[in-house]
Amino acid sequence: MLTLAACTPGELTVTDAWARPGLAGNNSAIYFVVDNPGADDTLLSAASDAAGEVQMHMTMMVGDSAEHSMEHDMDHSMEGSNTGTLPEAQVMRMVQQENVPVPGGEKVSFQPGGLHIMLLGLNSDLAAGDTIEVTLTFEKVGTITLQVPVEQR
Ligand SMILES: [Cu+2]
Repeated sequence: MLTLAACTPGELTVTDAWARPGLAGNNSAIYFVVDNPGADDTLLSAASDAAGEVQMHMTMMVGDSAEHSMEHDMDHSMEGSNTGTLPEAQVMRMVQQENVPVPGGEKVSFQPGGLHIMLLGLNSDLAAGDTIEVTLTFEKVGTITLQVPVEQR
């Protein structure tokens, strides 16, 4: 495992990480901001012992007229439990991402309604105040392990 020195100028950082509460066996999602002042990089994968499977997802609003051919069939539940009511003929779809580019000099936000790390099949209940460990693997800077607080936002 690669250990990164904290606070080195110009290095990729991951900040403002949080995870949704969820019940064992259900799904949850993790959000954060990647700040990459250095060279172009790519998030290759995410891993956590908190869930049976961890995937990188992009949530998209899909209208009736939208192309459906590019979508995977996702039959699991929405990224969060508080899905709310959506306008008719608009559906939120989550599309699995093979990787997520993080261009140099840019910030990439993982946030509700967009990019997120999906936890499929929680191994135990996640309640506000809990912390889960998540490891992100980037192509250039290697692995970054986060202690992610569970928060009700
Ligand atoms: Cu998802």
